[in-house]
Amino acid sequence: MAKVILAGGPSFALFNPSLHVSLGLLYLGAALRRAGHDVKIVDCHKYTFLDESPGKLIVMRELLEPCDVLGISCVTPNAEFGGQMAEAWPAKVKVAGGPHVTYILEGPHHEFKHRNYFRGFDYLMSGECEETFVQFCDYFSKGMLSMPIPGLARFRKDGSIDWNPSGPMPDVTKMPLPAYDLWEGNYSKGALAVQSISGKSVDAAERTTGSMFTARGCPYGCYFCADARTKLREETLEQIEAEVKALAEIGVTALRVWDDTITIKEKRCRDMADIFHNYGMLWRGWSRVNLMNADLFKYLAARGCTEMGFGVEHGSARMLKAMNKGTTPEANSKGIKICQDAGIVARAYLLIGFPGETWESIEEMRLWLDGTRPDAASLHMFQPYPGSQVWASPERFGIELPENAFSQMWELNDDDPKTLVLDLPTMTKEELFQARTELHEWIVDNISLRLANR
Ligand code: B12
Ligand code: SF4
Repeated sequence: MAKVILAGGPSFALFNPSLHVSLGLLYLGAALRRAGHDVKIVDCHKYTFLDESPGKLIVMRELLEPCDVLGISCVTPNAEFGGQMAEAWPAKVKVAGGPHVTYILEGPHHEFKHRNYFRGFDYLMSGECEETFVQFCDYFSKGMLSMPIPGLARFRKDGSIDWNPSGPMPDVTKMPLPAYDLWEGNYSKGALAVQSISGKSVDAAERTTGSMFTARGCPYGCYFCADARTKLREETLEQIEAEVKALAEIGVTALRVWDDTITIKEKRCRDMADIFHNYGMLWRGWSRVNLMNADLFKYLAARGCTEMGFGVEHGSARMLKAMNKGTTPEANSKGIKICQDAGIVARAYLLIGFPGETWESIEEMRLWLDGTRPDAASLHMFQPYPGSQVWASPERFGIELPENAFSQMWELNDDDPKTLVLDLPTMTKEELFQARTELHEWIVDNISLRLANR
């Protein structure tokens, strides 16, 4: 048996970092516990804070609990801080995993497969690791860490990486339910909207909120997305019911369902809504405007669905095409209206700064917002995250990744134009930041302020 501590990388840019327990860690925690290991899933924000001077992570070493194996989950923006925290941790072996590690190891750019980008760690693991990380911890317990494991990467003396390619994805129908009870952070209140722009109020403020992920993978091919064109693998309704029950038992009464597209199979979506409703949950999910209809949304609304997020991305047909989104501005407007007519808060997620962006297309985005009036709009600056098509083949998009592309995606200073990775031929970084600021202010003035930033 190994004593294992799992944590996410510190992420200070999130509006409430402790709300965002990594579901990946909860799945890993459950698999490790089932295999007999002693596991804790800790809230990294209890042990770290951000110093005033830009970007300096302070780790409160005196609070860190020693362990055998430390596992840190990294997305690209928090990988650097994850490594700094690992460096300080009194663990015998330190392992990084998560989307960032997977996309770098499985990705095409060899220059980033180096210890310089993963300081603080002894090993890296790619892929979905419910089986392989358990194997790793089993081998650790037996003193056999030299054994080959799919997805495991070791550093050579010169800092380069020796990596066994990831193995097949685990069968999600055979997994234990996420170890919700192991999360040491709180399940916070206030993670669902309490009012729509039309003034309809929702009884969500005092509800404790948990997260779920019922299906992995997405068949669509958006060029900015790291999860594109991956096989859809669904948990069974029995598993989902067991998860909702487990969450209800720890006092959760509101759910954020993070599936890429919860409406991808209408019948399954209705069945899930029945389950959520039977346990008295209010909930929110993500949909696509080509995978919805008025009947379905009325059904969902009657079963506790209070909000739906849509990856609208843009108001310009040209930009949607450039992103390979497979939607049009008109279809997006229609989808938002169907959602609102059903009484569900419609959130539009928007992306500014994708290759091809111009002042004109940004004005088209504003006009789309003005004409459509979603209940909430979140505006994100495009970065070519590892895993996306833009990251893999920048030349196809008429751009180049600068040498320091990857380090600029660390979560340092979101308000500094220099942290924008790409130099677009169509707009300067300063222009893009100016356009974003103006559009953001317009959203705050015209779309519900309370909902604007989640
Ligand atoms: C929920 C979610 C969020 C939530 C919560 C994040 C969290 N703490 O989990 C919120 C809204 C906060 C969020 C924010 C962001 N997110 Co997000 N998010 C997701 C989403 C939709 C689901 C994640 C999930 O739960 N997956 C299910 C679990 C089972 O999978 P998993 O986490 O990958 O874990 C498995 C493996 O990775 C591995 N593993 C994970 N951790 C570890 C650790 C160790 C030690 C080991 C060995 C293995 C291992 O094993 C796990 C079990 O199979 C994914 C998309 C997706 N489909 O996965 C995007 C995704 C992870 N997000 C992404 C991005 C870009 C962001 C943002 C940067 C967006 C933005 N512009 O603000 C921010 C950054 C946040 C931050 N600094 O932490 C990208 C990451 C790309 C990348 N290169 O890193 C993804 C992949 C979206 C995409 N399709 O492009 N996100
Ligand atoms: S952005 Fe959404 S719809 Fe597009 S590929 Fe990613 S998960 Fe699928």
